[in-house]
Amino acid sequence: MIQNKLFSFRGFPILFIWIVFTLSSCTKTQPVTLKLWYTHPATNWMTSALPIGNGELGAMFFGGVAHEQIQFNEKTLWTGSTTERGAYQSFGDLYIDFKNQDSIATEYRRELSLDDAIGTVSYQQNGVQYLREYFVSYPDKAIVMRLSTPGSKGKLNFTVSLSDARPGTNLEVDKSSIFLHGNLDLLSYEAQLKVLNEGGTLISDSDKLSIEEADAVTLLLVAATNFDLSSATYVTETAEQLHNRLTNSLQQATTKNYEELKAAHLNDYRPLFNRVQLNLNAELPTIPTDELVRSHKESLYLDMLYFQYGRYLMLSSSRGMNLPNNLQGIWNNNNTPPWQCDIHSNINVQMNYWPAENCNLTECHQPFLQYIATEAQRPDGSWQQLARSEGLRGWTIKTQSNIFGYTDWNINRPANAWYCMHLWQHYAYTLDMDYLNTIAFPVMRSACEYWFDRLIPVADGILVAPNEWSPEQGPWEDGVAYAQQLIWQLFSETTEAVQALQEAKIPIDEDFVIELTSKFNQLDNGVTIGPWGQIREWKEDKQQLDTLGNQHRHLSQLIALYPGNQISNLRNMEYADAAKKTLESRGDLGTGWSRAWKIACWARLLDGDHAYRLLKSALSLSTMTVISMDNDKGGVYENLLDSHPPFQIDGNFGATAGIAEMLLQSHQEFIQLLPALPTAWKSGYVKGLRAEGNFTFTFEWEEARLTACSIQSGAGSICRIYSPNSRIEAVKSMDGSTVEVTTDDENMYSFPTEKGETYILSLQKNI
Ligand code: FUC
Repeated sequence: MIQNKLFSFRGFPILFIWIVFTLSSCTKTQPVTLKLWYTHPATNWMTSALPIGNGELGAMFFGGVAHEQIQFNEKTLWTGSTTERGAYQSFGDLYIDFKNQDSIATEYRRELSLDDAIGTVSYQQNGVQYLREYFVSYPDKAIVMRLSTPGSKGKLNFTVSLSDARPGTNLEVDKSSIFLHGNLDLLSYEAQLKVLNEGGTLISDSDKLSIEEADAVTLLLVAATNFDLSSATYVTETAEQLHNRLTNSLQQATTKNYEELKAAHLNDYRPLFNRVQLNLNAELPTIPTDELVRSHKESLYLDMLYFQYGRYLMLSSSRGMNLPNNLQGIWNNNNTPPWQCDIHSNINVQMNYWPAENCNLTECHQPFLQYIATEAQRPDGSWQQLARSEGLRGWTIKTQSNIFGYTDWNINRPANAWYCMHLWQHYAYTLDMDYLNTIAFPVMRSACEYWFDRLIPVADGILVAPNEWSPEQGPWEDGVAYAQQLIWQLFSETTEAVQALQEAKIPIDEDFVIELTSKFNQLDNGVTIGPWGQIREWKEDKQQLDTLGNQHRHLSQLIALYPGNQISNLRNMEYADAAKKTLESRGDLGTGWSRAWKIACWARLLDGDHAYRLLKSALSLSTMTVISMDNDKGGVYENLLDSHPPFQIDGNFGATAGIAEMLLQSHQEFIQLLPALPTAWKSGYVKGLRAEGNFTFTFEWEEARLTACSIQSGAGSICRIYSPNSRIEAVKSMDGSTVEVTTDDENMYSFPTEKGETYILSLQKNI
C-alpha cells in the first residue's frame, strides 16, 4: 500500500523512449479510414440519404444516377414568432437531371468520408467514369458540388434546377444563376445557386440551367435568412440586405476555383476532426455500411465509425450561428416535422451537446451556450417573463422552444438547472475564468435565485421543488427526483463557481453566497432508495408507477448518475447499487436516445460489458420512419442516423458521449482512464479525449490494461488520476525531467502541471 507518500523518480530513459515510440509509431496509432459507403443510391431521405453540413447550412444527397436530389437546409429557416411555435422548415431541393443517361451504371459507389467531410458518388456508364463530390464549406459558407468525368472531356450533359420547399415563392434564373426567395411569419429567406462550367455550354431557361458537353461543372449554393439572435426582434436585415450579403458571399466563393475551395474546406475541417482518433484494431470492412449494420453489428469498425460519426455530425451542425441543434440537428425535409423539429428541453437538446467537451469539440458547444446566455438574460424575454409570471426571480422554460424565444407545452422548470450544467461544464473543461465570470456565472446565479424563491420546506426544513413532473410520465408532485437532482447539481456547481471566482479575487455579492450555502444545506438531494432497492423516481409516487419493470424511456431519476455526478461507485456504493437496480429494471431497449443514455449510465457504473451491450442495442437496424414510442423500435437507419423513431439526432450524440465515457471519466474531480472498457475492445488507442481541468489525453491499452499515456495540460492545473489497474511509476515532461507525484492512497496519483506542457506516464501492471 502506498499511502500519503510523496515520491519522485529519477530518469528511466529506456522506458521513456519506448513509451514515446509506442504512442507515435505502432500501427494502432495510425488513423483508420472512416467512411460510410453504399453500392446503390439512397431510396429514402430519412434512412439512406447522407448528411453534409457546415454548422448552419446542411444537405442530404441521394446519389441517383440519372437524377440527383440534394435536399438542403439552413438552421434558422423557421415559421412561427415570439408568440407562436411554428416549425423548422426544409429550404428546398436541388435537382440534377442527366440527359440521355439511364439509371444503369457499373462500379457504383456512394460514400461519405468522415475524415474529409466530403460525400462522393462515382460510377461508370458507356465507358465514361462519372464522379460527383459534395461538401459544405465553413470558410466559404456554401454547399459546393462538383461534377466531373475523370479521363474524359465533354461528357457532362444535364439540367440543374432549384425548388423551394414552400410552393408559390419566387424563383428567378439568369444566365448562370438561380435565385429563390420568400418570406415566413417573421423572416425573409433567400438561396442563390451559381453554375460554373468548364468547357461546353451553359443555357438558361425560365426555370432551370442546362449544361451541354462540359468537362467539369462546379455548383455553389448559398442560403440564409435574416434571423438575428442578438436583436430584440430576432431580425435585423431587410430582404434586400440579406440579398446583398448572400450575393457578396457567393461572389467571394467564386474567386476560388474548385481545388482552392476544397483545400480551404479540408484545412478548416481536418484539424478539428483529427483532434480525436480511436483505433480498436479493427479490420476495414469489405462490405458496405448498410450490410455492416444489418448483419455484422458486432464489428469493431462500426464502433469506431459510430463514435466518430457523432463528432462529424457535431462539426456539421453546430458551428457559427448561435442556436443549438434541433431534434434533427439541421437536417429536415418536412415542413411539418415531428415535434416541429424544435429545441426540446427535457433530454434532447442537452444530449445533443453531451460529447462537445470530452470529445474535443468545445467550439461546437458555443452555439448552445451563447443561446442559453442570450435568452436567459434577454431583458423582458420569455424565459424571464415565465419566472415573473410566477412571482419569482430568475428564469425558466417550458419543454418546447422555437428559435424566437417562444416556449410552450408542459412547463419544465428544472431545465434551467440542466442548461446551467452545460454552462458549468464548459468552464470545468477549459478553466476559462473570464467566460465563467462574464457569461456562465450570471446565468447560473439567476437560475439559483429562481429556485431560492420557489423551493418549499417540508419535514425538518428540507427544501423541495413543489409540483414537479418526471418527464414524461406520472403525476405532478413535490420533490420529484428529476427536479431535486438537477437543483442539487445547480447549487453544487454554482458553489464551485463561487469558490473559483473568489480564488481569482473576483468580488461576489455576499448575500447571494449566504443564501446559496443555506439553501444548498437544506436541499433534498433527490437520491433516495426505494422499496425494491431502486433510486426513487417520485418522493410520494401517488400513482404507484415506480415499480420493478417500469421500462419508461426516460431515466430522469438517474440524472445524478449521468450527466450529473452525485452517484458514483467510488463515492457511495449504496447509491450506485440502487442506480444499477433502476437501470436493470428499465431494460436494454428504448427509443434511440434512451439506449444512448443507458450506454453512458452503465459506463458510469463502471460496467464496460453492459455499456457495450447498450451500444450494440443502439446500433440495431431500424426501418420505421414515423413516430413510435415503442422500446423495441429504436436504433439506427442504414445511414447511421439515430432512429427514435423517426430520425432524432440526440441518440447519435448520446452514443458518442457514452463511448467517450467508457474510455475516460473526469466528473469526480479526478481522472479515470479506461473506467468501463468492454471485453470486446481487447487493445486500442485513443488520441485527444478531453478531461475536466483542461487536460487532453492520448493513451493505449493491451489486454484491458493501460500501457502508455500522454497528457497535455491546457491550463497548468493539478492532474489527479485514479488508476486502479496500472501503477503510475513516473511522470515525465517532454524534456525528460521527472515530475513529483503524490499518492493519496494506492490508486490515486496527483502531480502539478504547467500550461502547455505534455507529460508522459510510466506504467506498470498493478499486482
Ligand atoms: C421527449 C421524449 C420523446 C421525444 C421527444 C422529442 O418528449 O420523451 O421520446 O424524444 O422528446
